[in-house]
Order: sequence, then C-alpha cells, then structure tokens
Amino acid sequence: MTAIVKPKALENHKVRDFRMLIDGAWVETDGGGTLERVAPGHGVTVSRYQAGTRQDAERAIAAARRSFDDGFWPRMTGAERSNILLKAADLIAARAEELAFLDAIESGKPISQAKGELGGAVDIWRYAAALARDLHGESYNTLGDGTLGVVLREAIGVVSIITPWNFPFLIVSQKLPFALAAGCTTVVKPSELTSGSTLVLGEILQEAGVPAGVVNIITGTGPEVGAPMTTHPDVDMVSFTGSTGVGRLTMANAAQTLKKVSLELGGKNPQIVFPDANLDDFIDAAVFGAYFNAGECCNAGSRLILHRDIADEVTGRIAELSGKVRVGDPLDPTTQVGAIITPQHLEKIAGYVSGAQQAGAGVALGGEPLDLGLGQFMAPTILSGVKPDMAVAREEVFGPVLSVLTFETTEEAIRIANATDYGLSAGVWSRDFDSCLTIGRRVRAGTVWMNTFMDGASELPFGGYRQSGLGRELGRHAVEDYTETKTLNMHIGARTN
Ligand code: TXE
Repeated sequence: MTAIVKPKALENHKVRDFRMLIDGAWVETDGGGTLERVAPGHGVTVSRYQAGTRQDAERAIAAARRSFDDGFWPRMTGAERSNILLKAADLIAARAEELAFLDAIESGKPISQAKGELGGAVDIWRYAAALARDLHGESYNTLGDGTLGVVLREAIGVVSIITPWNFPFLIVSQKLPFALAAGCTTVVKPSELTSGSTLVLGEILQEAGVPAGVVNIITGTGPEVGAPMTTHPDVDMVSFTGSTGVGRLTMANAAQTLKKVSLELGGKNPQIVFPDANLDDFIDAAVFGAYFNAGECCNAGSRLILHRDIADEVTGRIAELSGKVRVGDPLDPTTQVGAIITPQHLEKIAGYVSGAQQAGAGVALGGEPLDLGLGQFMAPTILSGVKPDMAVAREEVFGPVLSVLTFETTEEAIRIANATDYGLSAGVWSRDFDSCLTIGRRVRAGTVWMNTFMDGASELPFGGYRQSGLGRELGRHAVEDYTETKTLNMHIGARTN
C-alpha cells in the first residue's frame, strides 16, 4: 500500500471503518472484502465500507420482508410513525456537521454546500413526518343505498432504495422518510463511492426508535448488491436515482416480477433567455446552475439557449463571472466548486469538451482539468457555438461544462429545448408573461423555473418526463407513491340482485 500523507484539512480525520445494518445489527459482509474510498478532493483514503455480496443483499431483503409481514411497523398509527420521523429529523440536525463533513470528503463537494444540503434534508424529514399523519383514501356514499365504497391507501411492502454519489444524504432523504411514513420496510444501498452519511443515518434511525429490520443498509457495488435488490421476488418496489442506463436495467429487472419502480435519472436542462429578461439575475443564476456541485447534478442548467441579439454580450458576461468562481479544496469554507468524483469521470468530462471542439464548438472559458496538487478538478468551462445535434448538447456531461446555443424565434427555442431524450427541468427568463407561460407549457420537463433556477421546496414535486425518469418525489403525493390502493366494496342491508 502507498504511504498516505494527509492534507492539512484532514489531519484530524481517522479513516472510518463502516459496517452494514441488517436486521438491527451492525455486521460485516459474509464475503469478507472492503471498499476503500479515496477522497476526490484530497487523494487520500477517508472511509472503508463493506464490499457486500448477493448473500448480504438477500439477508437484508429477508429482514425487511419479515419486519413488514410481522405487521408492527405498517400497523403503527400514522402519529406514532410521524413522531419517530420527527425525532430522526432532530437527530439529523444535531449531527449535521458530521454528516456534511462525510459528504464533502467522500464526494468532493464544497463543505458549505454540503451543510446547505443537510438543512434541506432535515426539512424533508419533517415534511414526510407531517404527511405520515395525513395519508388517507376516499369514500363514496353515492353508489346507491345498499353500497358504500371505501378506498384505502396501504403500504406497498418492501422497498429497495438505490442512490447515487452526487447528493448522498439529500437523495436518500427524498426517498426513505416517505417510504417509512407510508409504513413500508426498506433495504437501502448508497453509492459505493459515498456510503458514509447513509450509514450514519442508520445509527440515527435506530436511536430515533425505528424497529430492527425496518431499515436495512447494505454497501457494495451495483451489480453485486444493487442488482438482487431489483430482481428479488420479496421486494415490492424499487426506488432508484442514478444514470439512465442503470435506470433502464432496473426497470427491466423489476419487470420480471412486476415490481413498481420509481426512477430519477439524468437531465440536459435548457435555460431559454429572451432579450427583455433581467440579465443581471440570469447571469448569476446561469453560473450557479452550471457549476453547482461541479455540474455533477441531474438538474444542472447545462444548456443555455440565448436569443441571438444578446448571445455575445451574455456569453461574455457569464465567462467573466465564471472566471471568478473559486475552485478548490472541498473543506475550505470559501470554495464554490469542489472536486470531480473519480479520475475516470474527469476523463469523460474532458472527452466531451474535446469532442465538442472537434465538432466545431469554441471554448469561451476553461476546457481543461485543473492541477491543484490535491485530487481531481475541472476548470469551469463554457462552450460557444454549440449546435443542437452535437453530443455535448444532447448528452449528460455531469461536469462543470456549459453549452451555449442560440435562437431567433420562440418556436425555434422550444424545438431546441425539447431536442434531447431527457425532460427533467428547464428555465425561462423574460419579463413578458406570454413568453414565460408559452415556454412553461410547451417545454417537456417535470419542472420549469421562471426567472429563477434550481429553487426547490419539500412541498414541490420533483422528477422527469421521458428518459429522465418515472414518478415524482417530494410534494404531498410522495407518500402515496409508496402505497397500494385497496377498494372495500361494502354492502348494507339485504342484497336485491
Ligand atoms: O451511476 P449509476 P454512476 C449519471 C451521470 C453520471 C453517470 C454515471 O451522467 O456520469 O450517471 O454515474 C447502483 N443494479 N448520474 O456510475 O451506475 C450504483 O451502485 C442495481 C445521474 O454513479 O447509475 C449506485 O448506487 N444498482 C444521476 C446507483 O446505482 C446498480 C446521479 C447509481 O449508479 C447497478 C448519478 C445495477 N446493475 C449519476 N449498477 C442523477 N440523476 O442525478 C449500478 N447500480
């Protein structure tokens, strides 16, 4: 093994050795292996997780199945489950520094941003707690004198939750509290690159009073432990966030036993800008939208579609502001853009940039990896003269790379905006009500921001059209996603037919 010289920011950090949570016990894998996580922003090992196996996944699924079938958790009152979720929210808030630190070192995101995500996650846990008391169906007394119809919402059963590396704590928080609020039991698999904060969440949920077997957390690679979570007949639903390719595979796997799936996948999100927009506001939002989380964000505003009359001026101003963005050590509180998740991913991002140049795009800023003497980093990059058919305009780069396209008519802007396989989110900037609403209605995306970008709230549904996914997270219907509908058709008095 190579000798490890710790950067100053990590001097007091001891490599954390994590176990897995199965049926209320912290266990090692029965396969015996471990996975080392090298911090992308520091180049040293910071965490060690169990390299789980298919057998571990089966043990975890069996525990979730037993704890669902014994009925204790699904039959608790909504108020009881709500109180446990509220306690969990308080404990997450109390350990927010530790959780944010883990997310920052394991994913390379800036610490200030990681802390912000923890604040958002606490709010989501509280929101889900409120919904746990408000899960209800319908009743019909209009079916004739002898009939009463009652429609119930019942927990769907065992849910597999599979999450990616870009927002480790936030994404598990968009799924798990809603599944628990509905009365489901779960097997959770965080990304093998960023499992730490999800495992700490397991400790928190135990302390909050979640019974053994209701939340099981296993670690390991997708093909080894993730795949059985999508095929096993004892699993009733799979909730997945990650790449569109693995999303497709998950749906095909789940189809073998007709499990319900919820998929949050990629995005190639356009921002359409009209000449009458408040350009100062837009330029700030464009820079934030492109480089937030180093562009490793399904919601990244990676395509600007600028009206031809303002394209040169706006591109110049965005390049100027982008040049001032502070890229560096994720643990420095002033850092705005952190590290890239792995060296392989950095290569992929750089490949998109050189491919775009070969296809005729210009580089208005950046374009190269940055050598900061730490881990792996990419310079904020702006590509001009991008055409709608170039790979960089259609595919998810998942890095700090902004593509600039232009339009003349509103119809053309809409056509370009819809010219990808994705449909997660979009933005429109104009002071004209008609322009905003026309774009808002005609762009095929799950969220359309008007004169803002990337704002979110626990109350607002989030998810994509087309190959950006299936189903919606957050919002008041999020709990219902984890339920089945049951009809009770009741007869009153003597049957006449
Ligand atoms: O995603 P994967 P990766 C996109 C983004 C990125 C690309 C690859 O473009 O560059 O995906 O990222 C688990 N059965 N997004 O490789 O592989 C895996 O272990 C079951 C968009 O990290 O999809 C992890 O827990 N599970 C996205 C999770 O799936 C499997 C966020 C996601 O990993 C599996 C992340 C299998 N066969 C990446 N293979 C977004 N929407 O924000 C892997 N996994």
